[in-house]
Amino acid sequence: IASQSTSSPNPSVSSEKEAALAAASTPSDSPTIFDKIINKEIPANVVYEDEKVLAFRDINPQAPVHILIIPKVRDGLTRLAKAEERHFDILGRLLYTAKVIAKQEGLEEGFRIVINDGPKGCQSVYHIHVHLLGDVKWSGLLA
Ligand code: TR5
Repeated sequence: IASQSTSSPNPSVSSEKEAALAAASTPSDSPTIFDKIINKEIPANVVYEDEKVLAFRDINPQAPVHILIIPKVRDGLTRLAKAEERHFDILGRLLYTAKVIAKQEGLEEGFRIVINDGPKGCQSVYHIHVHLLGDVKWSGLLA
C-alpha cells in the first residue's frame, strides 16, 4: 500500500481508496469513469480487449500486477449484487478473462481475484469489475 492515513478508521485502507469511497458512497446507475475508458475518451493502459470485455491496469495499483476486467456493456451490472440470470455469460467471461490475462502477465505461481460490492464492500466504481492482483504480499483480505 503506497500511503496510509493515520486518521483512517480502517488502517488497512489507503487514503486514495478512502477518498474514492467517500466520493462514491451512493451506489448509482449513472455512467462511470469506466464508460469513458471504454469509449476511449480517456486513456487507459489496456492489456486485453475483445468484443465483450476490456481489461486495463488499475491507476492506483495495490500489487505489482493490478488489472481491472470489466464488461464493455454494463447491462445493469453496477455491482455483483445486481446480478441476474441473464448475466451468467458475462460473469463467466470476466473470470475466464482473468485467467487468460494472468497467463499473459506470467502469473504462473498464482494470483488473487477480488470483486468489491457496495458501500460496505469497498466498491467505489459502480460498473462491475474484477480485480486481478499478481505478486501479492499478504495484507489482509483486501489491499
Ligand atoms: O473500489 P472498486 O472495487 O470499485 O475499484 C475501482 C478501481 O478503479 C480502484 O482500484 C481504482 O484505483 C480504479 N480506478 C479509478 C479510476 C481509474 C482506475 N483505474 C484505471 N484508470 C482510472 N481512471 C482513469 N480514473 C479513475 N477514477
